[in-house]
Amino acid sequence: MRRLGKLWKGIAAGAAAAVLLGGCGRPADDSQEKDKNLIVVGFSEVGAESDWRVANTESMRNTFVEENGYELMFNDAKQKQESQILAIRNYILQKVNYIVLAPVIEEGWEEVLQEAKDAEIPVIVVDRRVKVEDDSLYTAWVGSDFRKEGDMAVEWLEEELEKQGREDEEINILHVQGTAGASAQLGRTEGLEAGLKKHKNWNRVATLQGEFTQAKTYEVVLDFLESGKAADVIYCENDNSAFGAIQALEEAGVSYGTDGDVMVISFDATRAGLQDCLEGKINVDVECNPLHGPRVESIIQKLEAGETPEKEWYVEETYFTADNLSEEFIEAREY
Ligand code: GYE
Repeated sequence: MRRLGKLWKGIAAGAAAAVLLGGCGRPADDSQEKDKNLIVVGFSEVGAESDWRVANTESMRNTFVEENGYELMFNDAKQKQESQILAIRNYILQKVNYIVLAPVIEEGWEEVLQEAKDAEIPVIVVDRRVKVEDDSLYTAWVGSDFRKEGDMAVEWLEEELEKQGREDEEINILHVQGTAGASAQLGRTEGLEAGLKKHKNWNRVATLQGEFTQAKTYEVVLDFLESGKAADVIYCENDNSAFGAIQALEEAGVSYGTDGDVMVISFDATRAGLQDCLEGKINVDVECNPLHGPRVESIIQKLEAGETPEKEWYVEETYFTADNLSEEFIEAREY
């Protein structure tokens, strides 16, 4: 495996050239070599579609720095799986020490992960998951339990409707899905669908594709509202989607949030999401923690020490409403 930092590679090349020229290459200075013994990590990131994603990228960039002994190669796939596959192939060619993959969707990874395995490069999957028959194609995964997040949102809605004495009323739910086929979409959708199955008086009035972005959600929700349709609840699968829904509700003149007609459910609990929650614009925000840099690093450190990391690592999460939030809490939050 390659263990040469940029500077050291330069020195090595210089020494080789000196030998070729018949000169006398300076013998390697051990301490210098050790200093520059960087672990090379190739990270393929989904994109920059949301506040969550930006925080995730930052966490990775801040962790895999030279002071910590790393060289980070970074690729933003702009939500395209083909770009991720290209990036991984490039990392394999470059003989990085570790590949870290935040996969945009779950399916379609077998071939390229097999290539990484053949090249003996460990792959650590982060955030969303990959669906492969042979789980030896990746070394470890760390991320959230998206189904559990969906269940938390549903539990909150059950309790809220009971509090309002509406548990037997017909409840119309507008479902705004995230990127189709992404674990965060699949799990959160499953949670809602289990709730719909359990409560015969809950109806899904429509499923719209919000793609986890504010712009797309704004567009599809505004269309929905302008066609004269209504809902009691909007189930948005991330904060940026909730921001788009709120923008559309505002524009259509529909009241929402804790004091309005439409309850807004969201996921991520980023600072901007929690601020909306504190202000009563979002009724509930289920937490999804993006600070995976240190977690991925601890997996790499285990591997470096010859240990076997846990195959799957779920991050503990909770949910927030205006009742358990404060300005100080939101300000102190890292993302
Ligand atoms: O909820 C969303 C982002 O995969 C958990 O992706 C992540 C999701 C997150 O775009 O904001």
